[in-house]
Amino acid sequence: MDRRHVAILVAALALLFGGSASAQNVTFRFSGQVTELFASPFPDIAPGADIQGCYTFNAGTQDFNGAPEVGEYIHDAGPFGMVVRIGANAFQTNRLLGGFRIVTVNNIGEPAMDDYLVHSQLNLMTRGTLVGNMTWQLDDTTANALNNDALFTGAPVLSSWQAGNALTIEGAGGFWLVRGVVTNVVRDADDSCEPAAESNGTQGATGATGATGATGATGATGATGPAGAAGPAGPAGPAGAQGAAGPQGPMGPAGPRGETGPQGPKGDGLPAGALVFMPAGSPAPSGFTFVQHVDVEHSNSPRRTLRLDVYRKK
Ligand SMILES: [Ca+2]
Ligand SMILES: [Ca+2]
Repeated sequence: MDRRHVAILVAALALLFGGSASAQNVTFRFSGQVTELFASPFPDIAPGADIQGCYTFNAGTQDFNGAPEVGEYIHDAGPFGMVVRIGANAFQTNRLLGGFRIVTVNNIGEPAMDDYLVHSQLNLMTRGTLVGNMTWQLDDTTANALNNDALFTGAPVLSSWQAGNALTIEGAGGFWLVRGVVTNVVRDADDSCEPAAESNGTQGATGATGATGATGATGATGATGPAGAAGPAGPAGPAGAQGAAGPQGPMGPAGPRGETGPQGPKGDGLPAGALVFMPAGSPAPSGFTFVQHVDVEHSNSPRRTLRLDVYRKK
């Protein structure tokens, strides 16, 4: 039985038996150690291994045994039964089938004994292995542990059962056996012995992969990275505006001699060195150089003087 089926079982039991009867449910929780094995099919169980367990019964269950010194309290299907855990293994009552019972014996035998028996006879498989009976039996050869055949609701006082204390798990048909001793037992605060989900049958195949989840929120912006390498040169830009006029350059070399010009106007016919007289104050004639002023007497009565400027031809 896998986890899902166990969950369905628990839910079904809660619906069926969640009524007023649950108020009388009593759970004892116990621990102990494995003491011996016989042909055990569980390689991880060895003497000394820890045992953890619990069982639930109903304090209002009727005594099915008419003998006054024997009580037999048989439980129907429901939350009643036993769970024993040893390492990774869980042994437990099949709570759908019922049949879980507790037996009390008071002052029976010669010499008289008291006995207390918790018996789960219909159990689930453990790791694919059929489990027969699970029992926890206490014996008291002083016959002082019990005073009657009633189903008591206080946890058993282990020191009162000095003659026997055996928790036994048997394979179907008795082909194997795991036995231990209970060293501590208390009443569970919640009076609840939860079914074990582990170790019941072989493990199923791995389920299919679930759907991909939704995309998560965007993370925070990271730090600025280092500057990259310089890129290639871009294309040439458009021509700029014309600049201002530069300063005047130096004078160039003399040009070639020019052609002979046309014949000039007729000259004055005077040779170089010839002297000419001009009335004083006249403009200097072209091509002549001033020499001196000359005063000339040109009338006696009245006496008059004519001033002349003398020029020499160059
Ligand atoms: Ca009885
Ligand atoms: Ca007794």
